Amino acid sequence: MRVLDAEFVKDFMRMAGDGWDQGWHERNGGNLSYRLKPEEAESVREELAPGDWQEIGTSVPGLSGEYFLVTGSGKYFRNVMIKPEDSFCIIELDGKGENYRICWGLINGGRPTSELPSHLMNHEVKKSVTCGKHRVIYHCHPANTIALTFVLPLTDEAFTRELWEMATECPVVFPEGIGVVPWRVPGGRDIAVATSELMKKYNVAIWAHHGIFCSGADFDETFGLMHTVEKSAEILVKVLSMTPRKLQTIGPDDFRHLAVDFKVELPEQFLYEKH
Ligand code: 2HA
Ligand code: ZN
Repeated sequence: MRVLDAEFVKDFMRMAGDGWDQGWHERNGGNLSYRLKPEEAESVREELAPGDWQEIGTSVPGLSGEYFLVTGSGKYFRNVMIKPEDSFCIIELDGKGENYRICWGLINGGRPTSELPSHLMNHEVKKSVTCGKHRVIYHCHPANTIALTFVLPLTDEAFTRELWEMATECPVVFPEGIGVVPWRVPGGRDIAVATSELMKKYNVAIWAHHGIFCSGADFDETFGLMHTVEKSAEILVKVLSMTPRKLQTIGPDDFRHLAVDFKVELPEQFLYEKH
């Protein structure tokens, strides 16, 4: 099968287009990666032409031999649908999880996303803690969530609780909460280690003054999670723009009742009393 005819590639492109439509990908902002199922890699094998091995910049032995779809460094989400062969690639990892090679795409040159270490370290953690279920890692720059990183304390507790309160569906969509990484230089191993540490517990990590990383089993679930977090952040921005003080909200006991009815576990860490 041709790469561009494969269902998982079409879904990857549609998600990139949806992210662009949301306004989360100014210029070359953001990046997306997908860990292929063995049968998916097999289905497009005729078109794979491996290049030279290159260093990843970190070590992900838990992903040795895996194939990934990844957006390209410096490439624009705007162009993923229009110029797919120029905008993303399929890479293969070596037996040690230390090197990758491009097998398809980026026909005009270039490398996988500058955030490849973060993507792969998140994939390694998620593959392990979800027993292989999670396959998508998504990074974007949604304005409302970023705005909140200037006014909320940069703690998991503050972001989880404030976003849970803004929409009843939130504690059901991300019951495990949200992690926060303080401002760091992007692109390197440092921020990758901090993010993947949070991904052991959470499916969402906010990068202060930068954006969000999300993880999920498939494209719909991962995009939906990002969309839910950012929608909730938008409501909080609106509320805070009207008044510093809410007149009423969803309280700790309300969340405890919701947890019972919706059969989710909401960690008590996030159900603190406010003063
Ligand atoms: O430009 O978003 O974090 C890609 C990025 C880097
Ligand atoms: Zn970014």
